[in-house]
Amino acid sequence: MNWQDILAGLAPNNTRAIARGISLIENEQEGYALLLEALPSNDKTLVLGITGPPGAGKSSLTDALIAELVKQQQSVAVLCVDPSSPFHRGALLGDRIRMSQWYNHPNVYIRSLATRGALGGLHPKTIEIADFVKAAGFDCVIIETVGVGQTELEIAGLADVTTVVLVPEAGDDVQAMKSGLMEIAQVFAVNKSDRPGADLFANHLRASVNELAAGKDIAIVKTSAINREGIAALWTAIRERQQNHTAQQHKSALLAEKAWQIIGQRRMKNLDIDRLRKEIEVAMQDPGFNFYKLVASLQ
Ligand SMILES: Nc1nc2c(ncn2[C@@H]2O[C@H](COP(=O)(O)OP(=O)(O)OP(=O)(O)O)[C@@H](O)[C@H]2O)c(=O)[nH]1
Ligand SMILES: [Mg+2]
Repeated sequence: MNWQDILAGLAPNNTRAIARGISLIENEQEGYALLLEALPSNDKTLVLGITGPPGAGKSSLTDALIAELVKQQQSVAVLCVDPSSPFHRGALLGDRIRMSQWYNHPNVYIRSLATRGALGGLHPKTIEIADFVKAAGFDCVIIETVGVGQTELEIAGLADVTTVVLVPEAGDDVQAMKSGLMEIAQVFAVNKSDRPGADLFANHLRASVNELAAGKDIAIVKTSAINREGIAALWTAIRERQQNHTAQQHKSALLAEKAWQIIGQRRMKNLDIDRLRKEIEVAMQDPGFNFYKLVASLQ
């Protein structure tokens, strides 16, 4: 299947064309750049980022959201990113199990994207793959990433709405990353609210939002993914934020973030750390070796 065939067949229920297109982009096979440049624009799809610390219940919540969307006869694609990071061993299997009932559903497409050794950070191709999947015309594209530092900012650049999943016992963690979280979250899901302390935690979070993000429209929704509680409220909060955030100004900021990421990746592509080391070893032989001159010559 060449890129033209992929493009011609692109639709939510054409699993084959979607899978083929993703591999084409992942492996930068012939025609991949042309495919990206030919993608139709699509304002209908909601790209939802779901992030948060390991084990907060992102996959379980995604599973519950899929059920909600399927109930509303909507189509949904899920990209699970970063399952191979060292923080995260075995999670791919976990995601498979948690979302397994959806694998053969005609309205649902699920795909895991492995990182290639990069610690944290998004899979280098996530932005392009997400745009490709979005062009297939799903009602919703969910991107699940583990929130380890930088990833959270990256996902905010990619998604129309970002949901940060926290759990009641996350007290100290949240303290440390609080202002960063306010930057990216439009919706907080306080998951595992079947556990003690959920109300207290949600109240503290509300106080932090009021203090650090006054005037920003951030929802806090208590959920229990395993008991399927709060899921409809979570979805409603997400939809409301989507409507707020398609404002032109926000859109251009998102696109700038996206362009920044892609240009960065493309520029870094030909840089190889081992080769750099060899060049430095050679340059160091020179008595007049100056590190900054060397760096300038490599740029
Ligand atoms: N009590 C309780 N447990 C939950 C809830 N949601 C998820 N869990 C459990 O928390 C564990 C982690 O859930 P996942 O959905 O895999 O969490 P995750 O954030 O996707 O994890 P990673 O992708 O590994 O970072 C599992 O054992 C779930 O059964 C909830 O609402 N209440
Ligand atoms: Mg997960």
